[in-house]
Amino acid sequence: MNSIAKKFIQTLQGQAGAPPPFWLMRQAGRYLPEYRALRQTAGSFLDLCFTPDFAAEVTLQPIRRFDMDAAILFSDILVVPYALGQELKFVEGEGPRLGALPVFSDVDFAAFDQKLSPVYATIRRVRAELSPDKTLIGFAGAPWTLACYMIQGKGDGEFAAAKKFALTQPAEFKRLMDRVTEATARYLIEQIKNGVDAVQIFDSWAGLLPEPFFKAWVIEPTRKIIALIHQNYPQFPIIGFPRGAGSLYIAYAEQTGVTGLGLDQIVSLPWARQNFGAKVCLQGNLDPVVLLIGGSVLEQETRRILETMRGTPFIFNLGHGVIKETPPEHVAQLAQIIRSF
Ligand code: 1CP
Repeated sequence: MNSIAKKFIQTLQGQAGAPPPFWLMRQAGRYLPEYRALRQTAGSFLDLCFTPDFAAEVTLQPIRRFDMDAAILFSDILVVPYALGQELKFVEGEGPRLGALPVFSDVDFAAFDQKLSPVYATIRRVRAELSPDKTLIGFAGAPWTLACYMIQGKGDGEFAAAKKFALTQPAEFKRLMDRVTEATARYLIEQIKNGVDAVQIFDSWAGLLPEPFFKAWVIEPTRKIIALIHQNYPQFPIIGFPRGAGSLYIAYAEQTGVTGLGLDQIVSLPWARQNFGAKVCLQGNLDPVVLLIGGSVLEQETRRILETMRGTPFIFNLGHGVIKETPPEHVAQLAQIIRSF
């Protein structure tokens, strides 16, 4: 990390300011024509992720257009299962497909690091090109969300088979979760070594779990990962995003050790501000559909969020990723509304 003050990091560490810093989940991606063009050149989605020149370029594309306060590393959460030895491909128009669950003994970290080395090269390249006042966010999937894909082999939004595996084969499930937890901590620490300024842990399917399982499979592994990172890098800023956690956002904020908390669009901001806004920096939570619509709805909703969070440390974001049909002009409109606040 360098010494030039980054508004984004200061906010995460508890300093309120206006206007708030902003970035968007999935800010690099298919809604941008320059992304679609580069994706064509790169070939497969995994080739794009694992070619540092391309991945660095895609990471920087939204910053050039919209001047966000933070860039997020371009990669995917599923590169971790891949580096653990599970087959992975992205089928055009359908999404990710993983092979059979590998039988883990201990993690072969030499092979793991080797497979992920292009990601670390991408980070070094982006950090060299990105202006020092901008934050580079690294990321990983949380163990529960990764386990969902690893067990089922693809996404279906429900993950009943993953839940069934967890509840009927508890010893195997624990072994899987322990390996993924260890690997994820290792992966994030390597990202930090290579130059990211903050990391976000995506638990996209946290909201599928009843309370006892949420505590065991969302809070506990996340707490372990954060403790391991903080052993090496005390106070390093970490944003957690347990999408759909509802009232369990409170326990997550109190027990995991996160610096910042990503809120999905269903969460009430006054409620979040009152219940855990003093403990962690809040981030969120414009409905991605509102960004897709644009116009006066976008203006009203953005202002509502900015007004509600005035005077408290806050990072403006969406409640989930940019929808691929979103016109880039709507992102420009959003950036303008935030900056003029
Ligand atoms: O064809 C294409 O171009 C691939 C589309 C795509 C993109 C642009 C995928 C496949 N992944 C990504 C990039 C990506 N994925 C980023 C890059 C940085 C950015 O935000 O700009 C990040 C952070 C992710 C994280 C990710 N991948 C999550 C967590 C966040 C979320 O959206 O909930 C999840 C669940 C995935 C899995 C995944 N990868 C890709 C798809 C289509 C999916 C979802 C699969 C499903 O459940 O249906």
